[in-house]
Amino acid sequence: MTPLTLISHHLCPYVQRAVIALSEKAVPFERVDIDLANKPDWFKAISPLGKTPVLKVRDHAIFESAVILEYLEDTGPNPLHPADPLARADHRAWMEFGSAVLNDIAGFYSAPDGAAFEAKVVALEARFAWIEQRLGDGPFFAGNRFSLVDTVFGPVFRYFDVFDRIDDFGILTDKPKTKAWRTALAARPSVVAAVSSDYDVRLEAFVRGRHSHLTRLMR
Ligand SMILES: N[C@@H](CCC(=O)N[C@@H](CS)C(=O)NCC(=O)O)C(=O)O
Repeated sequence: MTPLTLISHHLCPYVQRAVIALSEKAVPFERVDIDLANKPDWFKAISPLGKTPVLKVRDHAIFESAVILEYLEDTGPNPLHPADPLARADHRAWMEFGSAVLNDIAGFYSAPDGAAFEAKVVALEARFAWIEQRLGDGPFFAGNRFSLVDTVFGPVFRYFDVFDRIDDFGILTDKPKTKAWRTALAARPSVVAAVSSDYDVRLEAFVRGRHSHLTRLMR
C-alpha cells in the first residue's frame, strides 16, 4: 500500500475530515502537524494554496479536503459516499454547506464587535435551521450509515463544545435532530480521535488570540 502522509494542523476542521475518513477506512497514514502562523518552506513548496490539509501520496501533493476525500473514496475500502448518483450529489452539496457553516463559525469567533457578532449568530442559526429540516431519523446524516457528510459535521459540532462553555448563544436551540446528530458524532471513535486531547485548550487559546467580541465574552 502506498504510504500516505497528511500535512495537518492541530485545530483545522478540514484536516479532521480527512483524518476521520482515513480512520473509518482503516487506512494507515502519518500525520504531520505544522504551524500555520509560521509555514515551513517545504510546505509552501508543495501547497499551492498554502492551506492544510495536504495529502502526500508518493511524490504527489493533493490539496483541498473535498478532493482528498474523493481520492480516499476512489482508492480506499469502506465507501463513505452513497452509491446512487443522486444521493451522492446530495451528500456533496451538504458537505459544501458544511464548509459555509465553517466560514460562518470563523466569522463568529473573529467578529470585531457586537453587531458583527450578532449577525453571525443569526446566520449560523439560519444554517442550522436548514440542517434541522434536512435531517432524518439519524443517528447519522444518512441514517445508520456513517458518511462523508458526517466527517464534515463532526468537526463543526466540536467547536460548540468550547463555545457552549462561554455562553448559550441559542444557535442550536430547539433543534432536536441536530442535537441528536451532534451527540452521535461526538461518540463516534473516528471523530473523537481526529484531534489531540488538548484540542479544547488549544481552541480556547486560539479564540483568546483573536481579540474579538467572543474573546471579550470569555473574560
Ligand atoms: N477549502 C480548503 C480550506 C482549508 C483551510 O482553510 N485550511 C486552513 C486551516 S483550517 C488553512 O490552512 N489556513 C491557512 C491559510 O489560509 O493561510 C479545504 O477544504 O481544504
